Amino acid sequence: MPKTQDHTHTQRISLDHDFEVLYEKACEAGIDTAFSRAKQTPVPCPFGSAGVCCRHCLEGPCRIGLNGKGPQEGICGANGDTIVARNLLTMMIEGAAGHAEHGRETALALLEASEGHSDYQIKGVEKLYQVAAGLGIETNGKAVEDIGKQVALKALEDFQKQAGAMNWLTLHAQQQSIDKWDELGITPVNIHLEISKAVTRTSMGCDADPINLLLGCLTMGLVDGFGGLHLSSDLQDILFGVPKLVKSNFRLGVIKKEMVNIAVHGHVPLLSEKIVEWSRKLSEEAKAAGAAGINVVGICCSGNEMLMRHGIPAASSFSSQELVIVTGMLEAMIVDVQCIMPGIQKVAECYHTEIITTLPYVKIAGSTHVNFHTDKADKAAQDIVRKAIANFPKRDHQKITSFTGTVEAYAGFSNEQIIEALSALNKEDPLKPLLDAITSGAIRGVAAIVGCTNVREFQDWGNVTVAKELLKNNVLVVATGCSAHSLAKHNLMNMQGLEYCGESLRGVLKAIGQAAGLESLPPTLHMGSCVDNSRPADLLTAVANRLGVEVKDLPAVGSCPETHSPKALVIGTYFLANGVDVHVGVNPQVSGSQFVTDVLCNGAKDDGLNLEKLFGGKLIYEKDPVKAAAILLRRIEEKRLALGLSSKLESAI
Ligand code: NFS
Ligand code: SF4
Repeated sequence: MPKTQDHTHTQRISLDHDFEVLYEKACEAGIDTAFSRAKQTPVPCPFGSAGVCCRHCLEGPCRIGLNGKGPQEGICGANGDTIVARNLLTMMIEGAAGHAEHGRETALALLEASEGHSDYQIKGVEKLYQVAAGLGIETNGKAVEDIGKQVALKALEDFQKQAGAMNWLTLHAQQQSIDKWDELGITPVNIHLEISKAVTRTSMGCDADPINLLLGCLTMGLVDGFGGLHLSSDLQDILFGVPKLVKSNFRLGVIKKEMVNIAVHGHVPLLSEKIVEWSRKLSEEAKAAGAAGINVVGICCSGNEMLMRHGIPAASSFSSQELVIVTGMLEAMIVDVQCIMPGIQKVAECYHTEIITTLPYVKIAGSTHVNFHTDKADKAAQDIVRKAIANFPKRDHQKITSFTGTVEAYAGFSNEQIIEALSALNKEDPLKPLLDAITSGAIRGVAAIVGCTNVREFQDWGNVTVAKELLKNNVLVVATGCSAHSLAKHNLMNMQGLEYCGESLRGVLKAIGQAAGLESLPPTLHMGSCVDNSRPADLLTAVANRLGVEVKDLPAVGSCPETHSPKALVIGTYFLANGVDVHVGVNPQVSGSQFVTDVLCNGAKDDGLNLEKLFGGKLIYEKDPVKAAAILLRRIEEKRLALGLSSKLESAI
């Protein structure tokens, strides 16, 4: 492939050169990957891109003519606004359902662990007490397992109660927000009920009011935020422990030629936890097979989970997952659920790599399936690790491409870890140093860079560029998901990256870091997987409560520069429901309706009803990461001004 340095990067696929090497290798060997498939279909369907294609019944598919030309209604009479809003809600449902399943599986795992018929035990006892107290569960004189069971039952109640608000919503949301959601009638009652209701309302002949459908999107955002993100993070912290500061490595050099390499890929960390455990226990067997040991590497969010709690190095984010196999050194890729490209199997067939699926509802034709359940987790993990060991001698040494470069990164920034670091500066009032930095303007605001990498985007470019622009302007940046991979790979999670920070931000990071025994805090803080977007949300809530304001008032923004997943859209909607501005760098597929676009993206001063008027934040769609950062910086200064904090906009008034 010819290389160009042009801004649009039309010929290149990644800011990470190692993946470009592997992409060329794959192309030369005639191995298709998502990157080559994307180039074979260069232009996405214009109707789908605008959100005007409806497939909700067999009278269709119908599509609305673009730019007012052609039919403006489907056969049933649904207009473009309804179709676009309905399609958006459909994406929200898909995203929320994935996170809800993640939460439900974790809740069941906690229940089984508490009842003693599983291979897991409760490791995060302190977190258990904290969550139990928040839920109003009496803990005095009770055994840990008893409390664990009560918490698990409260979580499962969020999938079945028929009245009131979800337990996890009342546990985490600010009262002012709950009042607003109640008033608008969007407060979710239970996760399954809301998902099922939303599927019903999107079906043919049901909800045909675009405003009502968009409010339905907000409900899905709340289902996702509380029933998916918060519930999963809380229960995972209870089962596996709260993440603490760890140092690890990113980039393809983490795959070791002399080791049995196992990649864990997907989202729910139940199995990956056991793979990590058994890889350590079975290292002698790997040595007997001629390897130096067993090396587990992470892909996507299972990778993030293992990084946060065990310091497992990360090999790849979403878009380059197939290329990891092209190193020729991966003995097995273990997948659970979500963001797993079916394409991995065909690539694996060109090498000795074994793809192992583990859930009964996520299989890939041609791959190995090892059924996983919490009561047989140890057995499943042992089987899987032994399969990987058995594959080691099958490597084709002609096909190996190894890399030596790795990039060091700090991770493990749970709120508990952040508070612990801050308490080295102020033991009585740990949040105060952070609040002081925000109110004084040393930190202008907080940004969460979240979401994916997307095969149609130049990998890492958007994530890294938005981050650098914000850092330069003294915004505290936290990251989750595949965005965190992008930032880590480009030195934004180690001390080298401090050079990208504005002076006052750097001063704050150093002061906190040094008090906590480090050279500095890293320029951006890795807060975990996508469900761990609950963590930045909790951080904002804590800051807002302490300042006596609402989350919507804070100089805080979210940015999703390279997203591909409906899950990222629904996470963004959760933040929008809390009044936080959310940037997406990828077309959210709503341009076919001016009405829907206006509701989502217009400002509070504009005519008509819109999100900013109702909640305090809006959706910002901007492809150019430099421009996007400028918009976010302005929004931060606007919110500072409204809060009465020093603002760069003051002079303009
Ligand atoms: Ni989030 Fe994580 Fe990555 Fe995007 Fe997929 S792995 S849950 S959806 S692609 S960040
Ligand atoms: Fe067409 Fe209406 Fe059916 Fe959609 S629901 S496919 S617009 S007839």
